[in-house]
Amino acid sequence: MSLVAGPGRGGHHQPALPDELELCVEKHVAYIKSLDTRKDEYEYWLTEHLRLNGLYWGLTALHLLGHPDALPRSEVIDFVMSCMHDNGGFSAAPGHDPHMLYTCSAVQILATLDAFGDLEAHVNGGKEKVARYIANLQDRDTGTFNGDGWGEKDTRFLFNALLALSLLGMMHLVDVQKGVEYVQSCANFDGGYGTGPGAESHAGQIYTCVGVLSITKRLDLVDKEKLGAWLSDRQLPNGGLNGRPEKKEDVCYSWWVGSSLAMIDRLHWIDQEKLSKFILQCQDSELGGFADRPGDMVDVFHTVFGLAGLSLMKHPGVREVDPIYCMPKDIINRVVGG
Ligand code: GRG
Ligand code: ZN
Repeated sequence: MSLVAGPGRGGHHQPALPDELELCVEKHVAYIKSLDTRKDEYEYWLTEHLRLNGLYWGLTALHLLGHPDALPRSEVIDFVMSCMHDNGGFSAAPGHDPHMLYTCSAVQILATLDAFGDLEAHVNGGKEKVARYIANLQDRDTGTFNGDGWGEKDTRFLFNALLALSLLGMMHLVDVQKGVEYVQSCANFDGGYGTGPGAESHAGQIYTCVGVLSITKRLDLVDKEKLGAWLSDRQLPNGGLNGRPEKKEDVCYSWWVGSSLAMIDRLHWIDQEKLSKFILQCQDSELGGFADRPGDMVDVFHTVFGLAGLSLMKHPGVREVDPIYCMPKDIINRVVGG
């Protein structure tokens, strides 16, 4: 099964803006389920490089909407396993190259479905094999991680690695202290973090760095006052959040900024009512899904991060999300403890 296409909806549909700001739960469930059945559409194939990420986004969105069984469990697991390589890594789709980004999504999907046993059934010692693929990508000098064998480094991969290893219960395979030191080396004077040392603060990268410090229980290293102020400055008069100064608002920053504020216990520093309204305005109230901004085309990426943002703010009808893992809170409690 090749599940869940990425952005787009054929280019013909004019998204319907919601009249009333109510969460269209059933429409969103139908939208996500439909992503797997539109294989004849151009964008489905255009987004093949995102497939395993897309499956994680779609599955997580369905869980947050209270429809955890809307996708067929065994087909999802079979698809995930069809993306596994002999070296323990996962690719976006069968036949592509393995990469940290997809390996992390695979582990998140398997954890969500309580399917580590299925992984072991498919590959003897599979859990450890996946963990060793991840651990081997650590740069032992700096503590950060490569995305694959090609050497690209980014704080995203350090976060992916620790997130996946903590779900697998195998953090001991890597030098955690060095990873923490690397995050510290990415800290900027404004309280934020970038893709690497000296790189400009960006809300997406802040999420990954604060995520690393949360998983490793080193949030004491964060300048919470400064970072909280920088993050809450991201809110624009229309209620939406941007990722950096002078940039446009975008629904996905409801997650990158919102979760970072939640991890440092400063979510109340933004106007949550205004942000919730902005997110709800980004729904397509006819065909389901969320766009980056009101009236734009929906996609599954903005759908999960819009819903996860609403969940952080305890919006009625949305299940609780874990602010570090972007997975349902009850699942994180089961897998890594409360
Ligand atoms: C488990 C949720 C989860 C994530 C895994 C891949 C990853 C770890 C995190 C990605 C963090 C990140 C860098 C998010 C930002 C994504 C984004 C909107 C990038 C665009 O940045 P700009 O600055 O766009 O080009 P704008 O238009 O905002 O200026
Ligand atoms: Zn976005």
